[in-house]
Amino acid sequence: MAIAFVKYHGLGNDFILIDNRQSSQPCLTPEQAVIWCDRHFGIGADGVIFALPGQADSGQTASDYTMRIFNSDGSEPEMCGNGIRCMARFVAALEGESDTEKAYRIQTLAGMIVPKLEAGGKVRVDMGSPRLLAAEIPTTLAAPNEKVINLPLQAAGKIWDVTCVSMGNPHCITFVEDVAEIPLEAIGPQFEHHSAFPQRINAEFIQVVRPDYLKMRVWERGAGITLACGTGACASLVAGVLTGRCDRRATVELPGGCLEIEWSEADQRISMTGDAQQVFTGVMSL
Ligand code: ZDP
Repeated sequence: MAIAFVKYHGLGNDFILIDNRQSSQPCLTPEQAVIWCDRHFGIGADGVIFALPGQADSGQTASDYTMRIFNSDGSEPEMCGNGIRCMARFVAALEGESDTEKAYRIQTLAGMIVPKLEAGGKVRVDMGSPRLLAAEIPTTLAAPNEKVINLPLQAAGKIWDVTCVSMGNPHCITFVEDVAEIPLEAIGPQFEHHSAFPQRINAEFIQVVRPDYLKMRVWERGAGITLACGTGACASLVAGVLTGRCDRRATVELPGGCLEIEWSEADQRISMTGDAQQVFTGVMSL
């Protein structure tokens, strides 16, 4: 059996996109996704994204599509910020959509997310509201109904001041003087698998260059070092606002490029704007 795919990236965070509109179950198993993502034995990607049918319903839950994603280790995250921008471009191409302002309602395990195409290849995404309670992250760093803001975490032989934010998926943010100096390869796994994070964690290290400009490096749960993380950039801006370090609107510079993030005071929702690019198409046999 052969399956067609399209390779996309959002700031170098790269994904294999599959047209899965004919079934409500992903056409690959997590084990197959691991092989497809392998950069030597497969296609190579940080994850596989399935464009599944939406829910035809006229109420709040009506959606155009459902997104499921497997990380390169086969685990399934609730959401993926860079991936959903790629997904918006992918489904627009599938539909032959020529409206450059088209918005899609996409059901994810983190709820309804709404990406909107913009001229010039960018996609603006309504990412919903961050969740901050320890039970919602989840983490044991504070009591279940308390927030984790600037609390100590012992990892890799050091005490770090961390702030935790859920964008549907879990993030632990640490502000540092110089992101270039963080030995991410060594400490990333110690954050990801720390006993304080029962669902593991995405770990972001942030340097505040100016209140409206953050530099970020990320160790992703289930994928390791990646060039960008959209949910992580949103979570980091929230952590910066909560700790009085940055504005509600800022540019986040990742190794793969920049995202514009804004946390609305009025409705507490976050908007993320950035690129999504098609790289190549292919057919893979199972
Ligand atoms: O939560 C997780 O397990 C992440 N690895 C999911 C992927 C997040 C992503 N990098 C993003 O842009 O939000 C794709």
